Order: sequence, then structure tokens, then C-alpha cells
Amino acid sequence: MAEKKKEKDRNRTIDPAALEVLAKTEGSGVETAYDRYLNMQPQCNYGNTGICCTICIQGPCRITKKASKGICGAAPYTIVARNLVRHVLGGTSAHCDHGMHIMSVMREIADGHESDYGITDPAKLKRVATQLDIAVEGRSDLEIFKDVVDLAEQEFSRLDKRTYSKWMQATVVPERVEKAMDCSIMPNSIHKTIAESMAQTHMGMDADPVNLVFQALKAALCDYIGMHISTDLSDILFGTPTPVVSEGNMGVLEEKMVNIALHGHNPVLSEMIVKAAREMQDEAKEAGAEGIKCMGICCTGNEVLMRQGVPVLTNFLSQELAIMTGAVDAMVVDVQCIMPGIQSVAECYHTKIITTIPNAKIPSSYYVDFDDTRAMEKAREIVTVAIEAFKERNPEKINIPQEKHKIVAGFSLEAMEDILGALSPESPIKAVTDAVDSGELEGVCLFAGCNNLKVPHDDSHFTIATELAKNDVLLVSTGCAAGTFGKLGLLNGDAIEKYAGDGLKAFLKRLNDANKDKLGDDLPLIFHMGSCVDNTRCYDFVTALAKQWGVDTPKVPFVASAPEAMSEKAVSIGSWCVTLGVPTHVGVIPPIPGSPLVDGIALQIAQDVYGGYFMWEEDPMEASKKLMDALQERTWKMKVHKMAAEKYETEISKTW
Ligand code: NFS
Ligand code: SF4
Repeated sequence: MAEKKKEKDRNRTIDPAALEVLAKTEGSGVETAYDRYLNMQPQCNYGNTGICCTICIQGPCRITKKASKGICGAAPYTIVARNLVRHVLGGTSAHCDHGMHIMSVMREIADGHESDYGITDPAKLKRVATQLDIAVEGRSDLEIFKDVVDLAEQEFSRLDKRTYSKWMQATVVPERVEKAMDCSIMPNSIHKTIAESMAQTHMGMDADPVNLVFQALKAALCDYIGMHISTDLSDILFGTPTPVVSEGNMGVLEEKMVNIALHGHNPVLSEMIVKAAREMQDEAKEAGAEGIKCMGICCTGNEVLMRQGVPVLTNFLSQELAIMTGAVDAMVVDVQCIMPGIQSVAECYHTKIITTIPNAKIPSSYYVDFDDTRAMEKAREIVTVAIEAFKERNPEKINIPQEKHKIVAGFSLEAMEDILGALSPESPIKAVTDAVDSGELEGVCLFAGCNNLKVPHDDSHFTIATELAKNDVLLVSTGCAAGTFGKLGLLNGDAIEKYAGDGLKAFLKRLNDANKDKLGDDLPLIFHMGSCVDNTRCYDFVTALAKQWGVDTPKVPFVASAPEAMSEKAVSIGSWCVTLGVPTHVGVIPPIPGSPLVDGIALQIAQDVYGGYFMWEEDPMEASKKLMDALQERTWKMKVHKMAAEKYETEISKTW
């Protein structure tokens, strides 16, 4: 049945703008992921369940009734676990590559080289330094900065086996560090862990599935560390986000403007382009446009939305469709989640695809080597290409869907604390724990992750979020999940009236009232906390809740959901969420069930060891129920433990 539906259904999206573009271009011959997905059916079931091994070139070995082991003798559990480690490593490496790029910019500044970048947020610099036990008193910003950069570099490169990640020790509750130490998964450094894990999964190395899964979790913790470093350093360089009002969906394109889509992940490039575009409005006018408008796709879009209020054009799955509006003059990409397919779509229009990073090129695209030591000059060069492309537009091909919604974003944890502090000045986070204790809120849910055509685009994000809102769950989001919410009108105050249950409504109303003088607009139904690397901001929220309640994180009524997970980064993020105590729903079943043993570790045994666990559930209504159950179990347990603590006059038990 399901397969049949997939065959016919090219319109696998609920985004009205995406549907409009798909309808208008039907039969045009321009091929997108929506078509290629159909061509790809049926997908291979061995790959789907994880029992296909290509780790050595004796393979591929796939497990069948006839062949119950790989040629080398690897059992299905070894194959599945090894593939899992490698998926996590892909995600960890991607985030760490991102972090290294930011660090290389910081190294230039620390070493006194001239740079178009600088320390934008000295207050954040001091906060980060203090957390890491770096002295701040009586020292200049640059002195502190140098120590932060040195330590960040050591977090990547240290080989010494007695020193453990400082960033992790500084940012999670001590019980999580103890747990990681007890299970021998506490990382010394990122590069060391990546190398040892790649070696561990080489042919003829580790065959023990439990040992492999634990290594996957160690690599996932490196992902957490790399992401946290990326977020902290981005805030120091570009500023910690504060609430900002903007718009989202393809209606943000303007026919008379030079439209530049910023796509990828790293703020190093996009921040400079936004700046250059603001300076080059006159050049655009000379070319016949009214000005230049930047807009974002994927996580680069989230970065510049959070700090600069740049509107959201679209999210991952509809990146090609944005070009098919005929109104995108340049799509400037940096790293990750950039479909190679954008180039062939762009060739049917006037759009220039501009690749910028040496390890992310696309054949036939326009390549500008974004040398960050000449950042402004390079950014201007890129904007000039966009202005030139504007002159080549074909008016007959322009078709801009009029769909757009107001977005209120910019909720770093600092911004959240500022807002919550209006209700609870002594301890801002207590505003949330009190609301959960009183039963007003059922807990908190983080929506993260991608789009994936295995489920209809944006549908699961939207359905689960509105279900949870109805059930009084406080919602935060990042990445392409936040992209969905922005495009579909859930990141503004109007959505509260429409979707929130009574408890959530009352909580948000009190927050709004307490912050009336401070904010230019109403708070949104869902708090946008940033790009995917900023999932660490959301985890800092979990840590703050745990500290406020005085418990370890597996007790905190906080769940995560990646309803449309796609990338290896989603696998690594999900894995550290579980390790750090969070029940995590994934709406697209990853290639694991081929080994019931590894599947069982992810779904059940993880809970015994770490308190967090995975839930695979493709049906969004079922997933909502499972997430609610996970939250309610925790709120109920917390109440019981609290009552026991009061009765026996002891501290609340930290274990779960
Ligand atoms: Ni996250 Fe961001 Fe989107 Fe998924 Fe890709 S953009 S890093 S991986 S697809 S959310
Ligand atoms: Fe096959 Fe073993 Fe080689 Fe994997 S490592 S491809 S199971 S022979």
C-alpha cells in the first residue's frame, strides 16, 4: 500500500509554497529530489535495515537466509554496529570541520593577524572562559580570547590519555561525566576519538557489538563537544542571539530585488555576505534592482536569522524548488546539506550556484574560494556575481509563491533566561520547573533535524509539534525543524491562540505579560534556538533544568524529536542526546533493526545504562503519544521522588 502511494505521489510535502512550485513546474522536465525519490523506489531492504557491509572490497556482503554472515564471518550485529559507528563519525566530523573553520578564523585574530572578524561579544567570551576555568579578572579580552582558542584547539588535538574533554566537563552535570567515565566513553579529544573509531571499524578489528555501540556513543560525545565549541565561538565572534522579528517561506523573495540565498551551515561566510550586501545596495540599483535581499536555507539560514534577522527562504528538502521560482539570483553555499541537484536545476534558470569551500565543490558551479583572511573582499566578489546574474533574469520564468509568515526567533539560552527571569528573577529557569511542578506544563520537547522524503516533507514536524503544544509541552527547536515551523507560521504569537493547550497558553501569557516592555513583539509558540550545532544550546537548557531540580538529566521531563531525520549529523546528535539522558524520537527508522541486538540496545538497554533511549516511530500521531508518555513518566517519577524526599527529609534521589 505504502509503496503504491509513493509511486504516484510526487507532491510529498505539506508546505503550500513547495506544493505551488511543484504544481507549476509539473511536466517541465526540471528534476528535483521529489522526482528522484520516486525513481529510487523500491529502496534496498538490506541497506534499509543495516545488514549490508561494504567496509572491505571483498563485499558488499548482505545478510540473507542463505548467507547468515559476511564473507569474513562478521555477524549481522557486527555489521549493523560498525555501520552505526561510521554514521556517527560522519556527523561528528562534519560538526568538527565546522568548528575548525571558526577556530581558524579565531587563531588569526589571536595571533594578531589582520582580520575582517573580531570579538563581537566580550561578555560571552568571559562567560565561556569562566565556565572553562580560564582566568578573566584583570585580563584583557585578547588575553582571555587566546586562552579560549588554545583550549579549543586542545579539545580537538590532545593525545594524552589522562586528560579528558574540558568543554564537556564544564557544560554537563557532574553525574553525566561520571557516567561517561564509568562506561569508558569519556573522550580525551575529538581527533583521537575519530581516528581510533575509524580503526576500530576497519575490516578485521572490533566484532563486539556492545563495544562498538559504546564507541559510537563516545564519538557522539565528541560531536557534542565540537558542536558546543562551534556555538560558543560563533557567539563570541558574531554575537549571542537575542529576540528578532523576521519572516519565512518563499514569499520572502522579491521580484525587484537581487535575491541572494545563503545555504549551508557556517556563519563565517554568511555573516560577511550579509554585511557586504548591506554595503552594496547602490551597485544593485545601478543594475536596475531596488536593492539586495539576503535570505537563508538550512542552517546557514538559521545562523543569519538568529543574529541578523535575515528571512528564511526554505528548508532542506525544498532547496531546489526555491531556484524554480526563477527569482533567486545566486545561491551561495558553504558546507553540508547542499544537494548536488541544485546545479542542474539552476542550469534551467539564470541562478548562479556559488560554491565557496575547498571541501564542498559542485561540478559546473561558480567557485569563489572563500579565503577568510580576505573575507570582505571575497564576500563582495560573491555579491557582485549575484548582481550580474540579476541582469540575466527571464521574466517569463518568475513565479514567486505568495506564502510567508512572521517569525520571532533569536532564542539563545541567554535570551531565554532573560525572558524567564522576568517571572523568576533569582533563578530564571525556575519559571519552567515551577510550571512543570504545578502541572501547568507537561515538560519540554526539542524539535531538531532534517527533512527526509521517506516521510512527507514537513508533515511530521508540523503534526507532532501541534499535538504536543495542545498537550501543554513547552517547545524549542533548531535546524530544519525550525525551518518547517517558520515557513508554516508556528514561530509567532498568533500560533499560540491556534495550537496551544490551556496550560501552555497560560504559561506563555504570563511570560508575555512579564516581558511586555522588553520585547517588540509577542513571544512565539515555539522557541527557535538556532542551527543544528546549536542543539547544544538546547542541551544547556536540559542541564539548567537538572541543576534547578537537583537531579541527573534522565529525571528531567525533556524529550527530543527528529521526526524527519536524514543526515549522519542527525544520527550523531541523537546518539549524544540519548547518552546524556534524553528520550529521543526518530521519525525515520535508521538502518539498525537488521540486528535485533543492536536495536534492543538503542531502544531499551540504553535506558538502563544512560537513562536516555531511542524511539523509532514513523507515524506522527503515534510518535506524539510516545513522546507524551515519556514526558509524563518522568514528571510522575519526579513527583514521587520529591514526596519521598520531603517525607524522609533527605535530598531528592538523583538516579532514575
Ligand atoms: Ni541539521 Fe542543518 Fe537541515 Fe538536517 Fe541539514 S541543514 S545541520 S542536518 S538537513 S537539520
Ligand atoms: Fe564482507 Fe567482512 Fe568485508 Fe564487511 S568486512 S564487506 S562483512 S568481508
